[in-house]
Amino acid sequence: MSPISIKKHGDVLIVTSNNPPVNALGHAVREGLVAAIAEADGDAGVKAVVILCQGQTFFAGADITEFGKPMQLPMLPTVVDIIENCTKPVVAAIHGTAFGGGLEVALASHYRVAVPSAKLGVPEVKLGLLPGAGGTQRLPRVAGVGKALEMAATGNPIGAKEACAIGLVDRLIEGDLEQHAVAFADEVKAVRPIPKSSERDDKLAEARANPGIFDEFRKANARRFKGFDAPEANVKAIEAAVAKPYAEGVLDERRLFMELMTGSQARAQQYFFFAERKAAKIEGLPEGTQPRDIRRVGVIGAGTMGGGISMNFLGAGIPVTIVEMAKEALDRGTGTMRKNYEASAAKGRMSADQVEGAMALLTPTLKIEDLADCDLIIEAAFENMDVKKEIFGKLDAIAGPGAILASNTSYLNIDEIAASTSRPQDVLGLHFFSPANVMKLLEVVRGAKTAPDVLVTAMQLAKRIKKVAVVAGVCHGFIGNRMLMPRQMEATKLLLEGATPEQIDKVHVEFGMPMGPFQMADLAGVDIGWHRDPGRIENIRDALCAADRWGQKKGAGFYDYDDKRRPTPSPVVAGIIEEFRAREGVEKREISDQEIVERTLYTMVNEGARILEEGMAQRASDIDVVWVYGYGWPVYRGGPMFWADSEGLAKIVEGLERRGFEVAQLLAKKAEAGEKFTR
Ligand code: T1G
Repeated sequence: MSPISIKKHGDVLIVTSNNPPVNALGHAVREGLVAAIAEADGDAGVKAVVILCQGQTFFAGADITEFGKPMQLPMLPTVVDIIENCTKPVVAAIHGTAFGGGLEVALASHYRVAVPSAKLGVPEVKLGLLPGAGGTQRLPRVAGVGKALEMAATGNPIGAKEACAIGLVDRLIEGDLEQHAVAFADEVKAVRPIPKSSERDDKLAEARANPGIFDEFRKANARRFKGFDAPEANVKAIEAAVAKPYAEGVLDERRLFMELMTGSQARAQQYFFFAERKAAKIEGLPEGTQPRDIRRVGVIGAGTMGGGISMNFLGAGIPVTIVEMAKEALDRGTGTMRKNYEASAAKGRMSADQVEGAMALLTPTLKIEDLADCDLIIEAAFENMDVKKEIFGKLDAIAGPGAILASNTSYLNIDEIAASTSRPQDVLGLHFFSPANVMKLLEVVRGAKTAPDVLVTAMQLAKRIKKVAVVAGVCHGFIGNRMLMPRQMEATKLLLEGATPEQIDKVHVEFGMPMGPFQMADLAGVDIGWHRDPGRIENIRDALCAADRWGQKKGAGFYDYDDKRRPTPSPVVAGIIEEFRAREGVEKREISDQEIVERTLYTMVNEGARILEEGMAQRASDIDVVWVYGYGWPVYRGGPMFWADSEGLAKIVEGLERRGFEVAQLLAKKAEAGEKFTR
């Protein structure tokens, strides 16, 4: 059965795609579209064509599962040209997400109508690619060069209303899409000549009048596109659309597309697309496990984390009761939340009404008993086991039956916390990352007794608050922080042996990380986890803390900071390290960048392998999702485990052994067998 069906409504041929879940433009769909256009061309009784899709969305793009496999004809560029050259006007009727190849099908159609909730975009750059079926040539001709640059190089979609305002959509449809699209087709069926996007030139004038538009765009986005290959290729392809006739520009597009498609970044980013979706799936749960209802959330602690966590739920329209011990702390916490919202409003990301709407859903209180009507309670208090146990003991007495009790601890033992209640099956970890209202990652820590429906509830809730959730087992530091520890430890040892903070950070930044271990320590706070005794100096960090160098917040840490928080290498820190070297009797030596990679990144991979061995992560790709969304690992390297596969597991084992590290069994075994973690 072809996923494409056709039917006639008067003299309009309705071409419908039904290829769940997202009408991806796989081989059968492409074949079906070509056959449908041939039918329209061949039937004199047909005066116009409407293309629409059943299910959640219009075509959401090429079928990504076909990438890397031998391509089957017809290819999408051929299909869109056939649509554009149809002798009858073709109307694309859009709902859901007209993305990538889907928008290219719509651009090759002669008219586009859409429901107001629809989104239109070319997210190929997020897969390390560019729109390879004429999109880089037709989009600027229809939407204008500035908008095309923004949409293609960032991959962010626009709404149908904006698309209508800029002429990308010809009409917004309220009510039945098929019916109104057919009516629209009826209106335009006699219009000649038939408007072809590839022949339009009017919207290119703006760029021809201002050739600097491309370099201005590059300059404005340099930081954002750093390290990525695809954004520049998108810009180049659109430049070709302005400089050359369509037939030539489309050849540039094809060449640039193939260069990207055969590159390592595209492979990593396409791997990551599926890794992110797999992370949402929990293996081994009873079929049909239903989530619990979450109508109100309680948060204990109105500090940085408590406030950020609350904002996620308020932003999703879920009322929050937030508890603090002291009024001053409560007022400070809720005040900070309002300030953060007002800052978003000032940047145009929220309206004043939305700010008031969110704050209206917040109930501050000094009484923990006020959490009795909450379906989920998240504890974000001081990182101390006794404090946690005391709080969970109280919650056990207060919370209603079936309420879920969660801790935002970033490394403490969830099973031990759960054991301080009579309902360990209702307890789990929900580890948010700071700033909690911004960072996308949520580690869902599955306790030994956590019930299946509690897990399912957490995963579903994560989607509601726009987080990417990854299931982690109970171990010290769960997935992310557990792999961070060997990296930080080796980085500190390397300082002693002769490297400098700036050398080590440079290696990580050049690798694609947003910052290196020491810039990160200074941002998070060098004093996190410090024993607070200035008299006890056992390592470089103790010495910095004793010297009041707690990081950016103190204007000094591993670096000195100016009033704009710009870091400069610190002679004081160099002196402290020198002192320590003498005290520890360590001989200073030359440290190569390769040694830094081996000791700070190979050790992370090694710890990742242990996490998999112990079942503390369901799959290697989950580890990659944690590191990309929680620690800024460059997505164009896929994540630590995908990168390890690209680097070669045998090479990593050899490097670890040569540096004297004990290699995780799973890593050694896979290297031996020539296997990989992620593919
Ligand atoms: N191909 C194959 N499978 C896809 C797919 C695609 N394009 N898009 C989604 N899926 C699968 C996904 O893996 C998941 O499977 C299920 O559909 C539901 O997805 C020449 C080359 C459309 C906004 O980049 O952004 O066109 O996990 O969980 O949250 O120029 O999916 O259930 O087994 O994400 O409702 C360009 C990618 C392709 C869009 C829906 N298009 N998709 O989000 O569901 S490149 C894209 C999305 C291209 C041409 C080029 C989202 C969505 P499973 P989901 P959702």
